[in-house]
Amino acid sequence: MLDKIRNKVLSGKRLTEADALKLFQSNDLFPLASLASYVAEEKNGKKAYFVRNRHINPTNICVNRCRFCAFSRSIGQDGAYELTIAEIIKKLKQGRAKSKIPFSEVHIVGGLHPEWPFTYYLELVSTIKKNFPKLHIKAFTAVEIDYFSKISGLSLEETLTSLKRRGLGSMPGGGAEIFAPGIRNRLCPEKISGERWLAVMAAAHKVGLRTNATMLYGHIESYEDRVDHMMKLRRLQDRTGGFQAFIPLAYHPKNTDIQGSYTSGIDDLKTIAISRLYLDNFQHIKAYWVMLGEKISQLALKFGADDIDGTIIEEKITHSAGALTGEQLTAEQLSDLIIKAGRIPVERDSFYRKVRRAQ
Ligand code: V47
Ligand code: SF4
Repeated sequence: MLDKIRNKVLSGKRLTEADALKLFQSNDLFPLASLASYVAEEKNGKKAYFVRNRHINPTNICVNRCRFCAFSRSIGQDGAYELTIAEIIKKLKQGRAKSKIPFSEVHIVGGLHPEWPFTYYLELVSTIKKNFPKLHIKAFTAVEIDYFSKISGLSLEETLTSLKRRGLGSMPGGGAEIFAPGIRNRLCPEKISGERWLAVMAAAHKVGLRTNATMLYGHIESYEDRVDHMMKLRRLQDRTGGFQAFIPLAYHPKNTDIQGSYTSGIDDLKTIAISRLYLDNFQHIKAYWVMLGEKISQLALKFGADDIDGTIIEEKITHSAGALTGEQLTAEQLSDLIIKAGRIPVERDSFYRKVRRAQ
């Protein structure tokens, strides 16, 4: 089965959706690993990347209340929280004061707050930039950008450029979930459609913002739905070239409305490898250690991944849904994990450039 697909890959031909589906249906894991590793090495050599970053979630209050999301709350509900801009700056200052080498990126995503105005987010970005001019701000999912555009009355492009002007550096890939409308309606009926998510990303790329793309897998979707999702991402990437990394997000079932079970290690590795083979126009495949666990993300480096993300420091979304991992790893731990997978660890900035420091 894999022979035909291997020949295609080795001769630089694109895989079809039918090829990707066949790979999902197969349990021939080792040939899949070696083929995906071959492609990863063609693209990124023996390098595997990590970043010194910190996550911040300004609020968990969200009007969407997606059924797979254990992080969100309604206004006034037990456990709901809101951070002021001053509190966020304090968190950033504390984190940077504690470590000898400060994190280079802050990753900010949160709920869609029913009362906060767009000016909160503009001010948040400009205040961070004022306090930490060198810190890269990777913030707001396509879902949040769409919401900001609605509450501000601005077009998508105006919303994005006004954030960019204040210091937004790039965007994470969350909120994509699964594009197929039938599944999406059951998972998150209030969330923007897959088409809209793609339209927001197209607008971001148009104004010069690089973004990531994700896919939430392991809940109620089929392999066909995963392939359909990746097909739509590959198609947009052909048009814009604005995606940096693809990140398959392993579903976590605790405290969610749809419950279900954790993904298997086999499925995690298969999904990484198939995404590496099918998404030939994505430079990077990220094995997000918080969701995969340290051991599976390390193995993922043998299945086509070339990035394991970062130091994180504080993580709420996966941990609300029963993450089995800790909340942070040091740069040394990330590096060690990569070396033991036989790869060369590279500390990167938010655009995958090697970080160089004066000795
Ligand atoms: O948008 C929510 C997902 C996303 C659950 O771009 C869940 O570099 C699993 O997008 N089980 C946020 N996943 C995380 C995210 C991300 C993380 C790291 C790096 C990057 C990047 C992006 O988490 C949400 C949603 O798709 N999510 N609930 C859950 N129960
Ligand atoms: Fe809100 Fe995002 Fe959670 Fe959905 S996944 S409820 S949009 S915070």
